[in-house]
Amino acid sequence: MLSRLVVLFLLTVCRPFLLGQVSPKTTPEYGFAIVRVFPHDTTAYTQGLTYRDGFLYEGTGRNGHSSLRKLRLDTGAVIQHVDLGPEFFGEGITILKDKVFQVTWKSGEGFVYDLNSFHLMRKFSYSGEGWGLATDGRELFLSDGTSEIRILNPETFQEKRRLRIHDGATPVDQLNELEFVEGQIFANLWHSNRIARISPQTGDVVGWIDLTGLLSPIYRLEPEAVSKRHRVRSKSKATVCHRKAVAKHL
Ligand SMILES: [Ca+2]
Repeated sequence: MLSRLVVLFLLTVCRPFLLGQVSPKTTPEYGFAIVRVFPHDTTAYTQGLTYRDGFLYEGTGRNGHSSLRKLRLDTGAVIQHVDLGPEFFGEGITILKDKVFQVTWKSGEGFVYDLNSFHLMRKFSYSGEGWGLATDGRELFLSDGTSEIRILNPETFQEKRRLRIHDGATPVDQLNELEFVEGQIFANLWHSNRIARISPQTGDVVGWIDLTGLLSPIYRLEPEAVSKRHRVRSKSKATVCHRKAVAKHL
């Protein structure tokens, strides 16, 4: 079965301002407009998604079904894949230079693949859980469901520092899959239709994107349905979102 991947343009909408409300919170909110829709395999339990040179790279989850896949964007066809062992629950992925990095949920183990061959080059370890992964082109940014994002050296995997994510004085947790977009970290919040736009310098949430309405009505009937936002094409300022319903895995 195929569902749909959608490409979005983000629309700046500062709701408190538009509604004329007086509020000390000034974090801007953004809406969206769908500009393209692509087919996607609904059996893939998407946990990580990124884009490089015309292809989507997808990390899927669930024990016994976890994989790394390369997809044709226009058809959704899987043209390359590697399966993880059944003991692993695949999570976020990112591409840095000619390598794909993938983390796992509770195993404390990640994988580094050759981008072209998907040959497993090495494994690495980290403490705690692995949820999302992104890169600024130099370092790896790892989320674990808390309000902190760890920054790792991509060669040694040593933790260099941590960002504490907050909107004003309020910590923001449930940070899930991550992407870098024009110098900001975009993080979707698990069990939410919202994406936080985060400063990688300070951890401040500098904007929110509300994807309410992206899911079709049939998916909105699912209590655990969420919009999983992933890959961003920064040149066009369009975001590819994944609007299949996903089951709770926590
Ligand atoms: Ca990612």
